Amino acid sequence: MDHSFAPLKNDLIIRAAWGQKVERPPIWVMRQAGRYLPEYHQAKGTHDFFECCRDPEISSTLTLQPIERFAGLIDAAIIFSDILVIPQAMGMTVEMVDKKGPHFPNPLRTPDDGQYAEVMNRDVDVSKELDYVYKAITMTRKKLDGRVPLIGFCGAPWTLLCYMVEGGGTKMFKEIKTWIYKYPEETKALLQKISELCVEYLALQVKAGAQLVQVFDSWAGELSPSSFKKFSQPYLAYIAQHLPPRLEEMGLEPVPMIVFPKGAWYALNDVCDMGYNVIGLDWLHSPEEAVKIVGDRPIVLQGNADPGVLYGSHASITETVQEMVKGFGWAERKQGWIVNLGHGITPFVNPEDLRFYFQEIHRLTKTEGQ
Ligand code: 1CP
Repeated sequence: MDHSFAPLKNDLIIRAAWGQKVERPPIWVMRQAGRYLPEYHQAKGTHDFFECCRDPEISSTLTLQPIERFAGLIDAAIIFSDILVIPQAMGMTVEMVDKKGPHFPNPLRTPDDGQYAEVMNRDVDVSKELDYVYKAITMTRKKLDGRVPLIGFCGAPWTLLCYMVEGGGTKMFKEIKTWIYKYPEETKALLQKISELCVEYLALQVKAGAQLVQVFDSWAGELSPSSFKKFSQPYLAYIAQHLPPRLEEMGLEPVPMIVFPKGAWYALNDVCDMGYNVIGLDWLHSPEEAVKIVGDRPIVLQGNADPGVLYGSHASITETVQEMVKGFGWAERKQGWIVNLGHGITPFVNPEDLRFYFQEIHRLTKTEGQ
């Protein structure tokens, strides 16, 4: 596929992510391409979820939907895919059950059940297995035609292992807690294997056209401060430390790296030193406190309104935006903040309320003369 792309007309998020002062804070939201959009259901039709991920034409159409609907209001697209494509590339079966979420018919059970050895010993080629993602990224870059940058992503090793062991979403985390507290060495070996795949996968996404990358550690908050240090942090750090040299080796320019360790508020100080440019905050953080913890380190914060505010009144949305603008010190700093929600948009949000959120950000961060 041809890899020459139109120059960016809007590079706000790239400049902000590198820590530069910018004219207004860039905006995007997690899960902006998804179930809350009526056009998503229409384009998806009766296709299976992973069928959509594997079809570059459908995946790029879905990626562009929020960019088209909210033209001029949002500053980045995120490729339509899922974090669970890595376990699939590792040979595991993952289904997406309508209205329920991901399901692994054969999750990993114990390190001696045979499947563990099979997964550990498998020579996984993410360039081949996930070729459809790179094709979708390249096609999306073409269709974006420079409107906004495209974000690539992967799941963090800890979060991916939770799904591989639990077999789907969970509230108890019984299986993965059994693993970390009963089989810590086997757990770490698998986390290391996943980390190496994440580096290669992200590098290949950049090669295909991704202009920023985000690592989603959605279940980081299920760990204690001490277990986060053992089972999440080293692997997140591994990715941040190995991706830039891998890109260089491939003759590619560096891209800003974002990490989203959801729920791990206690670890923010350490997360600042892992090598990422941007840290995604969930809504458990007070922006003032987070800015203080970052101090003078060159870290950009991303977030962090409670997505639940989008079920509320416009007055509540305005108040939340005002608090964020003040909390991130926007008027004084003009840097260090990318606007997002504290997690993905939930189903049943009215897209017009999300539009109002975007408009309020623009209104309340506008500089004189802009
Ligand atoms: O705009 C976008 O963000 C769309 C691309 C995208 C991304 C970045 C999707 C599509 N999934 C993801 C990441 C993802 N997938 C994460 C990390 C972000 C987060 O914490 O939400 C996680 C945990 C998953 C796993 C997953 N996939 C779940 C969560 C289940 C649970 O355990 O709570 C679910 C429900 C999915 C399905 C899914 N992925 C994406 C969409 C649009 C959907 C809904 C599918 C549908 O019902 O049609």
